[in-house]
Amino acid sequence: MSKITDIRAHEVLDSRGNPTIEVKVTTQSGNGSAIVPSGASTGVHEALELRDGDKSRYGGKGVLKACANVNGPLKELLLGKDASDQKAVDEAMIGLDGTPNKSKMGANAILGVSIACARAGAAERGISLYKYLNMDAVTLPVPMMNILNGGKHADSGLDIQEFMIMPVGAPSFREALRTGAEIFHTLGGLLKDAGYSTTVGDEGGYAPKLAHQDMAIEFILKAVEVAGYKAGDDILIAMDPAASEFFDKDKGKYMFRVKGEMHEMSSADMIGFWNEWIAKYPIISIEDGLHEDDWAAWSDMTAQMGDKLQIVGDDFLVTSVERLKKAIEQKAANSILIKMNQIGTLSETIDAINLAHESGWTTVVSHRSGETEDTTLADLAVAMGPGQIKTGSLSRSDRVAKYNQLLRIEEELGDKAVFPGRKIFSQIKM
Ligand code: 2PG
Ligand code: MG
Repeated sequence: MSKITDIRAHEVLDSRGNPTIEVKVTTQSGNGSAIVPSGASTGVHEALELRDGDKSRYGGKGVLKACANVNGPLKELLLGKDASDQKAVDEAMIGLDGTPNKSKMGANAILGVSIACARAGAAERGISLYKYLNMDAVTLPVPMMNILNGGKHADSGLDIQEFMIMPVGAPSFREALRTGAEIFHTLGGLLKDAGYSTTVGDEGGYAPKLAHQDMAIEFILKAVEVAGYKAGDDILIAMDPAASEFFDKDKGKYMFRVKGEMHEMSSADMIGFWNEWIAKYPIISIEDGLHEDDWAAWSDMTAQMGDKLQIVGDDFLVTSVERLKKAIEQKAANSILIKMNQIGTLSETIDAINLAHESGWTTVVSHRSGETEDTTLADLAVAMGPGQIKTGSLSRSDRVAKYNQLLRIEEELGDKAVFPGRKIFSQIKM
């Protein structure tokens, strides 16, 4: 038992240069800090990220109100409490906030305190965070590496937000990372040779202005081959179209470009398109292939493709146990993306992961497009395994920081470390 003696929050910047909140929790025997990330293609059902709205500072994006909530009511609530009783800490904050989406205190304020408490608990025991969360954890996550960026994360003009590679054939996390980095650099060379820009988007992947979306996959498949790997074998493709972003609510249609031409597509057309793509390319995972409230279509897509494909709910499920339960009942996906700041506490995040695993679903622990040097995500991915991690491309410190932490964890685990590779998809026919 280590009593909380102080809690302090202040503004720092994220990878897009926007303010975010950093929280430090001090206990009688140590301390822990956390920085909260921030999304761009956020789901409407996410917990509320409290921003000041005062246009005279950071265009309204300041988080001084969230900091004041930590330094005032949340600190008052938790002083003297045990930082390592995660459930009690999180439940107390949820109770004080009292709203369904944490809009009074702000999910950013609450999450900062929640993670900083866990870090303080780990520091007190002198162990790594992943071990503190699960003493038996030995499994490294399989990474989804976003090497080509579109949608809201880049000016590439591609409707699909993320084109990712998964090095499932690698024998260890370290080798998976090497594979990914080699393909990333090869892709850069191919794009350059073909006259495209090699500047990168928000998640460190290239953002070339390609004439159509098939070209994105074709460039990636070429890079896999030139780098000396085999697509479908060493490497599988994962995608996050983030379809809520191109769904036009007034028209009730998806505004989506096929071969460079804009089409107004129904949910059935969209499912048809994904069916064609999975037949054509070695795609193993599609996240948010449909918009966040298209429940019936999610069930149709899962019925048609769920045995061949990981169907991941992100904006659709927002790390919410409530939405996840409904999706399990309705067989509306077979995998959930896990983002701590969509729900706002570590305990609720862990509940969502456990429920998914108990139901035979896979989980993908994920960063946000606005990130920082905080590496909690990497520890969470190992603690809650077997799983997958989505933490961007092989460039930019905000992305690579998580990969580097996974390398450290793998080294600390030594011979005990397990890298599941394609076993992660044992439920899926390939
Ligand atoms: C997503 C995320 C992370 P954002 O849609 O999965 O890649 O993007 O943080 O902008 O919501
Ligand atoms: Mg997503």
